[in-house]
Amino acid sequence: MGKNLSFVTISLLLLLASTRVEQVFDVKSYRGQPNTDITQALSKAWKAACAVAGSKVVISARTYKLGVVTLLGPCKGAIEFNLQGTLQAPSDLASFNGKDFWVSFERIDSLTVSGGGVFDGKGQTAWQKNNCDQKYNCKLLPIDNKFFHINIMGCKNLQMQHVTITAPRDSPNTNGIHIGRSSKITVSNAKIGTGVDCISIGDGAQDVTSNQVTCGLVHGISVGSLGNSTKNGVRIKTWSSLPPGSASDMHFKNIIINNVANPILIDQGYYPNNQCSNKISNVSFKNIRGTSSTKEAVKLICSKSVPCQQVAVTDIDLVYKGAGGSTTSTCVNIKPTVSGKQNPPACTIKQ
Ligand SMILES: *[C@@H]1O[C@H](CO)[C@@H](O)[C@H](O)[C@H]1NC(C)=O
Ligand SMILES: *[C@H]1O[C@H](CO)[C@@H](O)[C@H](O)[C@H]1NC(C)=O
Repeated sequence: MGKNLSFVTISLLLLLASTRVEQVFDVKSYRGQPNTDITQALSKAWKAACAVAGSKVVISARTYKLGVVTLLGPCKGAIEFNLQGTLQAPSDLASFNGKDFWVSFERIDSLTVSGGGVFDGKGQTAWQKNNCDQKYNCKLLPIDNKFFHINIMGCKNLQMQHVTITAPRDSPNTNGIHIGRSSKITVSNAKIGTGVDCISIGDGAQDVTSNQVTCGLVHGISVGSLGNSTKNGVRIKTWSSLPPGSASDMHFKNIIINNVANPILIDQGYYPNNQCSNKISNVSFKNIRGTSSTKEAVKLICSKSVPCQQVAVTDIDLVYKGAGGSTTSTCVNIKPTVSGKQNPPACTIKQ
């Protein structure tokens, strides 16, 4: 998704380029002028591009306004969405006509989104209308940076590279990338600083890998569902659900934590009462270092009815940032396998 495609991707593109000629559909040719609303132009360019195999929709390096748009497949063949410029979302929620997204790519095989451009979701005006941190049954805002930024739903084999996402610390529920009901998803070299989770992993997500991700502001990488105000590093949270779910094979390693309240957290009693029936197993935390803004740096709180299983904690070095005292590690209904450096000492507090 960025300028800096990896070497592997570049060689792949060269290979493709040598076997076919890519047809270019520039929104300019569909009356998509800078500083105007290009919703119609983009829809037309997309439709035309989608009808031929091996095509590229191009939005050149200027600023454009864009309303709600669905870029729909299936297309005739591989298709590239090359955004070099900036797309600005409508500021008023009314223009979304009740839709919960801004730009949606749907039912497309072999899609490449490239160009190093910007999706400017204009979240600032909408965040005040979000009440999800006070109300469970709240109205969700459109997916862009009014709410989650990127929602990966029902996707397979997707690589995201060099994505940068920014939203202020106080913006509600502005998860960076949410991944649900998808498989083989890789997020690498991303810079994410948002109001809530950097990367959140919801139900039905399998084979998700993220590496070289810099998470800023509020939460880090979370597995579980929508959360709010606590400030976490790597977190697995569950809430009561019917039917009960499970979270397994999750491995967090080589993570640097900087001034975070809950650097490592498993919270099985997450929401709304303690009756958790979701199973957590085969989880590891390895080589996680840095500073904690509270003394409780490691909290592994599992439920009595379904204790966590096969949790390994290796090479942890989390230092309390405040004056006086060292960090602690709490273990409830869990017997982690411990090895390597342990600061805090593993399970200093058992309940
Ligand atoms: C634990 O997870 C890893 C990585 O997904 C997997 O290779 C391994 O088989 C899992 N172990 C068990 C006992 O399920
Ligand atoms: C969200 O935060 C509020 C206030 O900080 C708290 O009362 C509430 O229990 C939290 N909700 C969840 C789902 O964590």
